[in-house]
Amino acid sequence: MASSPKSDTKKIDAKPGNGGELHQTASTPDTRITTNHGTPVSDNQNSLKAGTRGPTLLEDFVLREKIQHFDHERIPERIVHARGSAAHGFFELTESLAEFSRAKILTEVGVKTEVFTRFSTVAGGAGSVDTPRDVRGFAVKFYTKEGNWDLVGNNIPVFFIQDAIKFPDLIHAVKMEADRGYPQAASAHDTFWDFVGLMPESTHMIMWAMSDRTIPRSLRMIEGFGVNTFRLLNDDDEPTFVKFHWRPKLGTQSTCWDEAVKIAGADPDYHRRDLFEAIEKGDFPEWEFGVQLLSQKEADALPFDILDATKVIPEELVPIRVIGRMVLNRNPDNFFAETEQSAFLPTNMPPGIDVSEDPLLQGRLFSYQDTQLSRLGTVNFHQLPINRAKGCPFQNFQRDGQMQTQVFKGRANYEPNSLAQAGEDGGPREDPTGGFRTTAVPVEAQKVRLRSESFADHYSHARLFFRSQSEIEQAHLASALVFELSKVSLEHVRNRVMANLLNVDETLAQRVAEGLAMKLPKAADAAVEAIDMEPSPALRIVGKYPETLKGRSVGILVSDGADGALVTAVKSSVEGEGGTVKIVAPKIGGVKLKDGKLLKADGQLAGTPSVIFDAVAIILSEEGCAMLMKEGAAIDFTKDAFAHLKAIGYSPEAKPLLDKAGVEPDDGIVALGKAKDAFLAPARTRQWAREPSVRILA
Ligand code: HDE
Repeated sequence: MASSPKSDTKKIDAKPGNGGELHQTASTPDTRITTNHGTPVSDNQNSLKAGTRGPTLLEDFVLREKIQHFDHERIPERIVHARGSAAHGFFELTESLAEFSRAKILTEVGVKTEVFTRFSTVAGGAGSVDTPRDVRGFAVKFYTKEGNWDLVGNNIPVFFIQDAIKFPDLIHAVKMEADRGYPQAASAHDTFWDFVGLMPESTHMIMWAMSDRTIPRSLRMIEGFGVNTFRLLNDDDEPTFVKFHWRPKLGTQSTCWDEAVKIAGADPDYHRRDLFEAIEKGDFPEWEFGVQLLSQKEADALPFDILDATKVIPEELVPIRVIGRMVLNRNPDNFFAETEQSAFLPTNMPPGIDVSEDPLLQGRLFSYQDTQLSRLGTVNFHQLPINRAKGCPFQNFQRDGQMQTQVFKGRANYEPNSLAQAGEDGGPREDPTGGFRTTAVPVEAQKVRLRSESFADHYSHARLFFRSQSEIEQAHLASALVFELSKVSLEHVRNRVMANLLNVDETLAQRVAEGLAMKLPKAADAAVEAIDMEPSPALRIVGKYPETLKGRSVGILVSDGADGALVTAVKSSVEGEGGTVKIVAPKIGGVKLKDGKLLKADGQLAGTPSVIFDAVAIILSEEGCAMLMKEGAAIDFTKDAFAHLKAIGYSPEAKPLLDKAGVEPDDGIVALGKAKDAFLAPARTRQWAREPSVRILA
């Protein structure tokens, strides 16, 4: 299906599935959309392509004007992905893909290539918090010997829309509302869900966005995906489709929603700080790099179109081949010069890697270069140290422009030239064998503004995702929908989303409707009826991450008179397993321990709540406990640790505080001083079994 050219002449009417379902009144000359220069727009859903599945045409001035205008909306922060944190590191190939690609970065095993990786949230501004429910950007710049390769991905393998022409609409809908300027960095509001309800193609992505993946525990614990389908080209220019994957060594881990909300207040820089501190202390985050490879024939045999970025290729169908690793081992020296000024371009690819005709990717090929011009203000942004090709020289006849830092020599600034024959330097020349070549994809079609029929199924993959989740993850997803839709004030908007959910899974729709105390509407008309695909357990996160203290953090709450030996025992055993320990005390100067020694605090209780830790130990004296039972911050510290499914170790004297905070015994509540592992084992993970006793989930 992926390649077979569809009949371009067949008109696909505006019907569900064509991205053209208009739940709006028809426009008149007074109300119709026009370009900035007044040309009426006939189709605001589809970009102009060579055939329904062909590449997007440069001729599409409607698309270009719309995206170009959008790209320049913010000065100087990024219009999307403004809030970001980054680090330097290296990529090392462990298995050659020489059979499929001629790119050196994919064929030279053992070679370490410098990388710069920027993680981001999407919707919030540069100064927004780190833990909203949001997709995370995962952009990697490889400084390869054959030019920079920018793999500009997300932590979710699919996207909201199928065609780049809808991107400005999507982002306008999710960002703060146009008149009131809020909410910041949140999808839980009318305009976002209005757009989503009107765009059934976003349903699959909504499942991911409402899953725990959008409230990650740490940037060190997110997966990364190239999202769009790309191609590899080997020495003989034979193409193979490819999907790119990053898998964190620490596993994919999330927070609880209530916890994420509280972290936003306790530490707005939670993820940025976590990444910086981990690298600072030599605890370098690492990811496996994997590919899913498909021949044209294999792509054609799939029951969906691999050019459609709202679809996922289950690992069970096409396994992920791990071919390399990335380690981030150096923090930026200067946030502005590096993290802020880094400019990622999906068009940055070495020879041997190529794009596909995915209409989302096609629009991206234009957008990123364009947005940098507005953000960084000059065509010479590639000369900034962070963006410069480092693995190889860059040289051409592009000249001058604002902020030109190179001093070019010689007379020739054009090609061809024959100055070399006169003994002068004629400058660089094209390289037909080693240079970048494009896959020879046959394109012979009518120019059309249509969506391919093979993109029309909007629900099967959403169903696949939901049904592949563990019970607990399904409950979180349903509860997230209840939360978000509870923030929607327009009833017709809520109803439309519910009508789409009914096509995904009736039980899900039922649970959400119950959570909202609303009646279920009729299911939305589906362009194509959803099919039941084989569930893909690989899409879960609970139960998959390694249970370890490595990369995790334990907070020890202490009071005057606490047992220092116990504090030392917990600290050294956690640190012995690679975890981090922070001492929390009522006063930042620290506490006087039972033996009279002073123990300094890393954080003061009111400013260091338990939400920023993965597990806590509460080691108090009797008097200390009596005092802290009158301190709201100590009660919240304990209560939240329990509600957020964390292990709590306690000294016997601290028990009254636990009782006051409503802590009930379970495997994660451990009296310290017994077997060492009694606390360490539950501290290595979250106590999922506790959840039903602390929260009513949808
Ligand atoms: Fe982006 N995107 N995007 N995007 N995107 C930008 O470029 C755009 C899309 C992604 O850390 C912008 O340099 C369009 C998918 C990341 O600096 C802008 C479309 C994916 C980053 C832009 C998409 C992404 C961006 C804003 C629909 C996952 C941050 C600043 C066709 C594969 C990179 C900038 C960084 C940034 C456009 C969709 C990932 C406006 C038009 C799909 C990680 O050019």
